Amino acid sequence: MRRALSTGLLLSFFICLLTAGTSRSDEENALTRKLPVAGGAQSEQRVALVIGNGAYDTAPLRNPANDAKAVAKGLAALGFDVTERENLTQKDMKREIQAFGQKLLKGGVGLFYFAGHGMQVNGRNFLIPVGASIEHEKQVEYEGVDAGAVLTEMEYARNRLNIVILDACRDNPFARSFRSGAQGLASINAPTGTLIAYATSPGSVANDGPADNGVYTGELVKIMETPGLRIEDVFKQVRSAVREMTQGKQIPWESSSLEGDFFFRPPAPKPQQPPQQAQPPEQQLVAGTAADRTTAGTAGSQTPRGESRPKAPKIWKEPVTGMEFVWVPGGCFLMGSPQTEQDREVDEGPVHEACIDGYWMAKSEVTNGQFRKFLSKHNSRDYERHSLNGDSQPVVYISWDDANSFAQWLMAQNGGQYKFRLPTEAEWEYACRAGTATIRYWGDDPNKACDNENIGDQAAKKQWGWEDVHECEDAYAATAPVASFQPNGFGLYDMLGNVAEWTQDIYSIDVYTKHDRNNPVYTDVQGGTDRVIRGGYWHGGPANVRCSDRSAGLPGGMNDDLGFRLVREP
Ligand SMILES: [Ca+2]
Ligand SMILES: [Ca+2]
Ligand SMILES: [Ca+2]
Repeated sequence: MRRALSTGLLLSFFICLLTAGTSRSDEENALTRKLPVAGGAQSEQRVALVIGNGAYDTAPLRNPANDAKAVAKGLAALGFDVTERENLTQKDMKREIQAFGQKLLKGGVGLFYFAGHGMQVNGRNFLIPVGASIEHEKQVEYEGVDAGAVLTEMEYARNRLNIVILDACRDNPFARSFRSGAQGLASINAPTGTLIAYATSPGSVANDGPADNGVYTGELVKIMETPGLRIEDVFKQVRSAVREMTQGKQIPWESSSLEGDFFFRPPAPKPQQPPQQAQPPEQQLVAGTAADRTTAGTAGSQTPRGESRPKAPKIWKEPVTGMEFVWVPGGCFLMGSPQTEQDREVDEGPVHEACIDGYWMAKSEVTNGQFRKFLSKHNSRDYERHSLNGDSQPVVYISWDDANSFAQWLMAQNGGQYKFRLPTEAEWEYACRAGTATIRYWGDDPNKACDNENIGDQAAKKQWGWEDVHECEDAYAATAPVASFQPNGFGLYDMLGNVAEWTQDIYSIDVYTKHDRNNPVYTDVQGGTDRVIRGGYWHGGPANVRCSDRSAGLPGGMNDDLGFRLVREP
């Protein structure tokens, strides 16, 4: 078809361009003019498989074929050997994926792009072929194509770097007949050297777009053209553009374990403007992100997300206590709050990008029952005749030292096989946000808290006459059994309520100016003695129920509103 032919021509022209310097050939056409002139410093092969499925019997989609064409054209201009296919059946999709895997064996960079319907079933993502006959959830496995198959091909090929782009989270037309009603895709763990980009956050749906292209792909195609933009920054810019265009309803997402750099279009040979350099002064950084946040924020309050996002996170159960851990996929996020955020405090800035490796995080706080396996006589007492001591309530009256002793004990119980520890505050905030950029993971509105968290609410107001509470009722005046409310986008419970949580870090008011970009943590005991406490709690007002809020406590201190949860290292 058109593409196979023109791509072949284009690629041979490109190679010719590289070897023969600047000489132009008769074959030059509109496309080839976009090629980097001498800067094409890429000698490694680039292979792409691009699939757009739209001609479904049920719920056809207008844009995927156009999206696939646009992506294929863009990638071809960037030196990719592109195979572009549209409206494939299951058999054809599988065949193309295998052929793609064969090409990857020669090394270099692989890119897989899919636009169309996608569904998650039990935490696995399925791309839906044209002609699939799906009436029940269980048929998805037989009729769909497991996105994991693409990753398997990539892992097997062991080529340097892989990119998977799934613009496949469009509303699930079959959801009504599905028991779980699962929407969107699950977030999957990116194998080493892979970046997986989703058109939207795990568990939510993408916009098919008013024009010829889906919103996501339209932006991606534009932005990947930018010379000298690292792949991570390409997707970051796409995220901010899409968020703005959809007024915060769609927030793209990546899971990355890339090692080394990749540029769709390498930097121009004469350095024009080093793209990353003009960052630091706080004003600038905050001003930029504040604008983003405001856009997302306004929309967030109109259309709160995360209230009942179905999801199927990867779970691991610790055998001794039965504590469940959720896999938190690695990625980058903006840590801290912009100066415009309501109730923001000075220790929450500057907003800076932090990149976190994947880790296991306990689904909720450690309970009294779990803690008493370690220390049978522990008593979490009560508050004004409300017991805080039930087995399924979060353990309180726990110092930072106690929390660490528990982690050590649990490691020993597991024969040293797993490393348990308190989360870093960066891991904690990343987990709380779960891909969102709003003040709370469900949006900006504090009064929507009661679906998601046990916080200071009207129940507490009735009971004790407290004024600084949320305008909603969560039915618990004191602590609730853990995981009683809706989880966030990662499948984590009680991140902003029930009890506040100890983290590993030493508290320092200006520590964000010292953070590394990757896995920042501050544990320098010269810096002070207090440890960082994160998250809201059962009597917290809106100011305390924010993902970016930080507070501190002495490592030996304890209280009725302070507990912890653990992280397991991968
Ligand atoms: Ca409450
Ligand atoms: Ca909590
Ligand atoms: Ca604070």
